Amino acid sequence: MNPAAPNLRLVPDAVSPVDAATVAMLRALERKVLWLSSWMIHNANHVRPKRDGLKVGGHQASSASLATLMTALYFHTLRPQDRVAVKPHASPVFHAIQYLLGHQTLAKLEGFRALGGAQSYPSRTKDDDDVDFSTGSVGLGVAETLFASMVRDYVHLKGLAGAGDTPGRMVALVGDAEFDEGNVFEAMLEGWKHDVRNLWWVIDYNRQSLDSVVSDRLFQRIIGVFDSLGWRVITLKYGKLLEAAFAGPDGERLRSWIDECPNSLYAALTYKGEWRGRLLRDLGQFPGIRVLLDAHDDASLRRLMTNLAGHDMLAVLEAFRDAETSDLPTCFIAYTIKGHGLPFAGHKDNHAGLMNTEQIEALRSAHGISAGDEWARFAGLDLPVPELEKFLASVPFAARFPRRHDAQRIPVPETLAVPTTATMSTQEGFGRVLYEIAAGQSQLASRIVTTSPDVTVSTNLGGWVNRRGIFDRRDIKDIFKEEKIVSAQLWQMGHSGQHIELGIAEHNLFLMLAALGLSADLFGARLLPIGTVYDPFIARGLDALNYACYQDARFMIVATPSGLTLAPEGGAHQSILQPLIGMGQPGLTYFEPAHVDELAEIMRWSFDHLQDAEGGSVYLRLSTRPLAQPTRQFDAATRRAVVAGGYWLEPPTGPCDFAVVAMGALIPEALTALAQLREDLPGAGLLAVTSPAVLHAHWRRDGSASHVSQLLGRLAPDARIVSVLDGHPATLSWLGSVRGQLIESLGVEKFGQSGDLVDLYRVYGLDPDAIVAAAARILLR
Ligand SMILES: Cc1ncc(C[n+]2csc(CCOP(=O)(O)OP(=O)(O)O)c2C)c(N)n1
Ligand SMILES: [Mg+2]
Repeated sequence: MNPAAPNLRLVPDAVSPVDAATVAMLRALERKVLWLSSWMIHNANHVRPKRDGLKVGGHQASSASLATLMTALYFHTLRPQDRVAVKPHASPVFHAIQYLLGHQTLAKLEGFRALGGAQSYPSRTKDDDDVDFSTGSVGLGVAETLFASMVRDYVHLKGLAGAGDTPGRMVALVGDAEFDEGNVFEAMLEGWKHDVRNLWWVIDYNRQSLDSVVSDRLFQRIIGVFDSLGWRVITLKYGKLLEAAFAGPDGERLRSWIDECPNSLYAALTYKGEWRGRLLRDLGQFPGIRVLLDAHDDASLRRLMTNLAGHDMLAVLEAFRDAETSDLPTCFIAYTIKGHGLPFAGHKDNHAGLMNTEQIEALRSAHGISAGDEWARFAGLDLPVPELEKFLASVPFAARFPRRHDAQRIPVPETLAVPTTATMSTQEGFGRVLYEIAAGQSQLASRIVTTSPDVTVSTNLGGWVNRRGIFDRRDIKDIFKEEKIVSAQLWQMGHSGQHIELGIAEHNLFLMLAALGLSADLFGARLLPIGTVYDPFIARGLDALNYACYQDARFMIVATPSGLTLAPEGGAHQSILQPLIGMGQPGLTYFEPAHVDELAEIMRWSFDHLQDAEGGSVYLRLSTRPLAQPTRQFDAATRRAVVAGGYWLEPPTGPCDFAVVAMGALIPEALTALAQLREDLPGAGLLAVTSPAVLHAHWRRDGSASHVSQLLGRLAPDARIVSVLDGHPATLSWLGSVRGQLIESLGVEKFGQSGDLVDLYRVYGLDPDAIVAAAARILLR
């Protein structure tokens, strides 16, 4: 680690003791949180009328497991500038906490998991109680906090968040089984490379997942990974009661017994609550243990034997407090019991466990709550209400609500300059557009941030990076430049850089784009993130891409090269179904232009779209195939048509009964075919589609008034169409339904292989002959 790496947080040198009154208050709130989350789930299953018979499982035991840790964090440790990802099944705990803080309504709790109610899994977009990161697909929320931490540094070190910016800590509340997801480790490696700081992962180590009990040996391995990647590991194993017992006569015998107890046996004994017989049998020969057993009735023995640190408020508070003194990334391994405080605590099948009516009634009385008072904020707590109110009003985390920022909009010029040559690929055009932007001093230039998983140069970002540099928390010189070795790439690294270089893992790319794309909301600094990737490898990070869109993060993903057009690279690199991803992914608008002037207009539109309240992210599928660039007046109407999804490149004439529809790299084949077809069909036209996704969306919305309907309205009602693209033919085949015209759709449906483009287009039926043959077939139908 470079010692010059800036410390972003003023960490205190000394820590103060946690006072007893605070602990008592937090214990009371913890009970309340446990009750409210349990009741919320029970209400959703048994009280609220249900019409579909579907049970709401999967939350109760998982929530109980984290109640102590989350109470300590939200009511004591967190600050408003901190940002948190809560493990999916702890959603009820989060909503209950916000309810107690006055930031969540009763109606939403009553409607938990129902339409319009609090969401099953915390959602930034659907919940209105200030969720920072959505979760649901395990492993993603955890890793997201790591990338958010890097983005927070990016924003802070550049001074983009304005005066008074206090950088917060990124925190994840993590289920232990989330470490089965490889993406967590991919993220950790990336975090190590970038010297990530001020990141806390609080692991709910209940040693249970959905189906089974997790092996302790596995976690020893996982701790090794944390250690070797420079994390601080803080283990919260035993609570204060157990620690006191261990300090007594023969106490160490008890400690070793629990230490050696297999997870599944400990869980089973917890569930049964029968400790005495077992302890007598195994440790009864030690007088100290017999004294201990005599001093406890069954209930207090149960409390003692399940007093793991993750359920011990004081132990948790002290651990968080002590950890404040360093900015190292920190992992807390908090031993917990899944379902703690509930009748199915510890049972291996408790993941979907629900309490029956008698059980919830028993829990209600145990919590001192009268029937009818289930939702009352303070019912059953033995602290005076004014004291509780006063405490809640002083909770640091709740000092701001909502904690989201309203970042300034970055002006986008009316056109983006792009010097073209006679032939050029869209990939090269993309590089040129950015290179031009990089030369200026515009606000736009200062807010663009690029990132790429080891394909910076091969996706044409090199020019931009040469001009704008690579971001790093440390200033690192380009050794090749220092040594005067000629290289086309300048890899100057430091705070001023605007490119974040990632390792190859595409999952990380999308999680990084998600974090960059949430920066306006999370950190008050609007960024315009652009990620580049080879098109086929979108599939490699697809869940993370979906996750980024689900959170409404705003970014541009530029995927290139794409399709069969990679020709000699072969089938392993050729993308086929990606256009369908572009069509189907909510929150993402897909474009595949053919010409560089179209691309520049789409990019200009995109920079606005990324910032519009009702906007979203953009996927550009680009190609390395050099195409002849049209010399044309790119008038306002064509510009509008390009971002609306398509235009007549060769308009039909007369009462035209045939057209070719083509996209992207296949425009030249379509033009050649059209020239042949016009010998017999002089009025035939060529429709260039720049975005099947935009055309389709507007058609679904506006029907016959939509752009595509107007475009196809230039053809005769019974006209025939042949469509062609370098991707799955279903991308365009729906066009036949717009006006009920017959269509034959050409595209790629089989894996590719190495070859010259001409040969491949012939073999896969995309060449001019194939288009003409398809036209002949459909005209005869
Ligand atoms: C990617 C993904 N795969 C599967 C699931 C289904 N699932 C939800 S929770 C869970 C087990 C989680 O165990 P853990 O993280 O230990 O949390 P706990 O239930 O113990 O609180 C599984 C498999 C999911 N949500 N996401
Ligand atoms: Mg677990």
